[in-house]
Amino acid sequence: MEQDKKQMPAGFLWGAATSAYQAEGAAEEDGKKRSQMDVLSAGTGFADASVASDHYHRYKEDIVLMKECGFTAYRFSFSWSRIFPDGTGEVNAKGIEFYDDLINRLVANGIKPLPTIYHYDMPMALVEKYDGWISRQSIEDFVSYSEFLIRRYGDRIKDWLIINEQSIIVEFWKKKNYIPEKYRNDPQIKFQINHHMNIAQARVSRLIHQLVPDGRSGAAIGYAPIYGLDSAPENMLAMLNAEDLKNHYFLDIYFHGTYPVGASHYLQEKGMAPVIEKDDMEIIRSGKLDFLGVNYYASKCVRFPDAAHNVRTEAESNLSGKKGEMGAYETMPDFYQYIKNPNADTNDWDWTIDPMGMEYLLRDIYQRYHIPIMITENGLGARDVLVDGRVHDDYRIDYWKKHLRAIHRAIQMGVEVQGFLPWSFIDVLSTSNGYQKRYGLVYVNRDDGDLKDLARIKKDSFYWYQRVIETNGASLFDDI
Ligand code: BGP
Repeated sequence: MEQDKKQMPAGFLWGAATSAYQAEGAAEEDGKKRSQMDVLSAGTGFADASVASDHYHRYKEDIVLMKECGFTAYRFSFSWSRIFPDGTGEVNAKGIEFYDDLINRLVANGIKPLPTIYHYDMPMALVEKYDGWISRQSIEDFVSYSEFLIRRYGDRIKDWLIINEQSIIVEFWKKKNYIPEKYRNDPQIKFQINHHMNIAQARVSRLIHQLVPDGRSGAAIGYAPIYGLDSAPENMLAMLNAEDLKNHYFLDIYFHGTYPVGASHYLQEKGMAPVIEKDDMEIIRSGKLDFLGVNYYASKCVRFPDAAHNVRTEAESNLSGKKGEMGAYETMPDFYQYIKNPNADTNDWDWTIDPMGMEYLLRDIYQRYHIPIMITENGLGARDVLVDGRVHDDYRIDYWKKHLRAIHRAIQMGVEVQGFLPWSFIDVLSTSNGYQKRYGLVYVNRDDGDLKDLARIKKDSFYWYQRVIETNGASLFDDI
């Protein structure tokens, strides 16, 4: 009896995740044109997206590996500019052929395709035409692109993640969007982009409900539970402020169709609130989502900004991969200031390692919104080394084991968690750190400066995960 309890529920989805620009490569091949991420990833000093992990050419071999590991689901994203090279108009037959075959092979192998419609990669053509998401026209074009996908794949795909990590698109607005010079000093733009995405996502959610029998709409949110530095009243208030602006500002829209009042008033006071047109909120309310994908890596910590730090500061990543070299922590004046959590360990890029945060966020989100949840990303970025054809990533196994136990605990506490799709399946191009920072179950033999042979090599975590899947989670408890 006890054995049964220490497993994930029947039907729990097991798999892993990638995104198009980080995995596929072939950035300008077979009719695909550049996306903003192809442009933004170039000239950073790290690898760019032109070849990435060559998934576009090796997806068949990659699906064989998924099957060998026991996946029952795979999260990938569609590349908008592979399907519509100019963002609108002519469909690219070769692009469609690729996704047709990918999806059909997944289905034939008993692996549920879980797609993301948008993972940072606005077609460059639309950036050039009207500044991408900054223009309201992006809503129309995104809805048309999505409608095409829903009509084409709605018979094989029921669950749709529409937008990936809106919270991160706002936080790192100049890295996840191509922002023309004239807007770069105007932070209101990031909330305007977000508002356009909210309308677009709600309209696509409606289409899923209309066109896909039993279809479910979702989003993958980049989510960090936010802790106050201590029990000083001002730090507890900072925690509430940050929860409101960084978390509820997105999830209240998805599941209640409203912006939280505190965060909205704060943005008004600071001149950063989005322009909301007459019917916008009604559209948003009419397209609520059915489930949530949670991308969880790290929790965050805040204090109330002291006088010396009470100026708006934007987050910057750690580019060196040396602990303590985080570029900058975000501050919103009179509201909150992010700081390093003095009570938690981090990885080499200063991302907190906090498995308990997984139980915390699952219970918190479920209690607030009562929606089914899937973990759509979770993982540990590390400098893996290949030694004699093996990668001994015991640190990653330890990370996932603890996070999975926390998920199991949350399920025992009543939370509806339907699957685990960690980041990442194969090593992919990191959004900030090229191939120096890897996440995969499968090593890809290349580095930033040298493409080598791009061979796939199963890491120790691959074999460990295979056993976890085989036992539906029971092996997580073998050693306790
Ligand atoms: C999430 C993204 C992914 C992925 C991951 C790791 O924000 O959805 O695309 O890259 O974070 O981040 P990074 O590559 O910066 O280490």
